Amino acid sequence: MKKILFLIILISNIAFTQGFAQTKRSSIPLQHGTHRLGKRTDAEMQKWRQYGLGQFIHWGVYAIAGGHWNGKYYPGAAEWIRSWKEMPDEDYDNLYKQFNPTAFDAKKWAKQAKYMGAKYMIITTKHHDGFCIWPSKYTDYTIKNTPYQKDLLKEIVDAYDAEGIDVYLYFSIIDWHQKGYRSALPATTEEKAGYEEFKQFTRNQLIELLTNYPTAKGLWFDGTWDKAWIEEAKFTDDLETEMRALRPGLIIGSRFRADENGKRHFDSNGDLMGDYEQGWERDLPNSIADVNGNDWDCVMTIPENQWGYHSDWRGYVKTSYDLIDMLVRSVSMDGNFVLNFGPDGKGNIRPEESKIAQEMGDWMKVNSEAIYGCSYTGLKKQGWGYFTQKDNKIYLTVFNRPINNMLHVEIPKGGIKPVKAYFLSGNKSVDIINAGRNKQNNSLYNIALPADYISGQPFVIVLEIEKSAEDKDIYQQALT
Ligand code: H76
Repeated sequence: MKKILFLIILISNIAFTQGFAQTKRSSIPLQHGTHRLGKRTDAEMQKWRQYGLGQFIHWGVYAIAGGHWNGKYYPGAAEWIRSWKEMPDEDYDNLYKQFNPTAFDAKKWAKQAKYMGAKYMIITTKHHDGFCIWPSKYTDYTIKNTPYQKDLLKEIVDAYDAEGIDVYLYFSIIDWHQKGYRSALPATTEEKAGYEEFKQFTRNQLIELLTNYPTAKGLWFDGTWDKAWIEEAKFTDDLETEMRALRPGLIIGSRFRADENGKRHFDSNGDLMGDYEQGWERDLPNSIADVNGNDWDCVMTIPENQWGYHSDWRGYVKTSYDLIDMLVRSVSMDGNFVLNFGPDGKGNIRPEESKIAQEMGDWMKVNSEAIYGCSYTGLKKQGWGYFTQKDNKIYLTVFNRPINNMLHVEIPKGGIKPVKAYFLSGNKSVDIINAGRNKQNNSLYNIALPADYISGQPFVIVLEIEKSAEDKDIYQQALT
């Protein structure tokens, strides 16, 4: 009887919770809010979740300027140089006539990305300047009219496809080259008509990209913070529907469109718009609470804020260990980590970036089991590093080795118990010391690192677990 009563309470609780969520969600009726509540469960999105590591590439005519013009240093992000007062629009808009990346070798890029361990890549098809690296038939401002002529995008897509790295297309809604483009709501009738043309142009280019590069798995939008774009909730909603119908399985983040109240990323009811949260740019969540159970990616630069090629990086430049830390941290909170590269005007990946790709690849060669297909464990974060998990294996990636060589692990009561621990590299086993329980009745363990073990790198301990029966032996609770 008691059991039945318990069940009834449990069921009504679930119903209540769901009912409550429902009430909350429908509290503001929206025509252009999210298309879906909860996570996608299809194979394409499952694959996206397993990537762990990605590569971003920013490449366009800004790479020719490389953050300098007329002998002056541009302190902003190199791909924004057209907006600098020292750079006349006319000079910039003629740069494409010199674009001839003779050193460009898509296969070399793709091989390097593969070595680094990237499972997907995002390529700038068009940045804010409007220059297209594919021969778009809707504008003359494309690769076709440069001395290079050939379709760069196709070369890149083919090369990465051949390496088994999924390609995503970055597309900027901001287009400084397009006549009808406006960042804010056009005032005059003429401007309004121009913006209507711009909307059609944008739609045409997107359909063109999806049609001509059918192996691309998704779109990565940028520049969608423009007031003019935000006010186009119906147009952008229809366009999203059209693109998804054209390419089932297409992946689009939360940075494409706004709802009718101008809400971006999350609609007016707080529900994620798009397939994953796309707001983590040069920034990582502090804890799992910050991601609200959503899928997300983090896009990161190696210097502070340079995406396109800037020949003179100033300020702090991240090391491969900084970046590996961010990678593991991302995966430990169910996110993907995407590292940006900015090749120069000739198509070379700069030596600093090649070195990082090499070092990350060296590390991944040994430790990628703790990355690919791994997810958040639910265990309390510890100071020595990060937990990730796949099936019955919990990976402990150690960045800050404790002075006492003890890796502290806290396991909630009645769920799982550790059975063995060993180094991912070399399989040498390590002792699991039972360290009693804490006030919350969670089981404490110390994984004892051998004092004579030396590593110049972050390293991984595997902790195998099995299901454990509910613990009846309740430890004396503290009375407070
Ligand atoms: C601001 C901005 C843009 N968003 C980043 C992903 C880079 O493309 C940067 O130029």
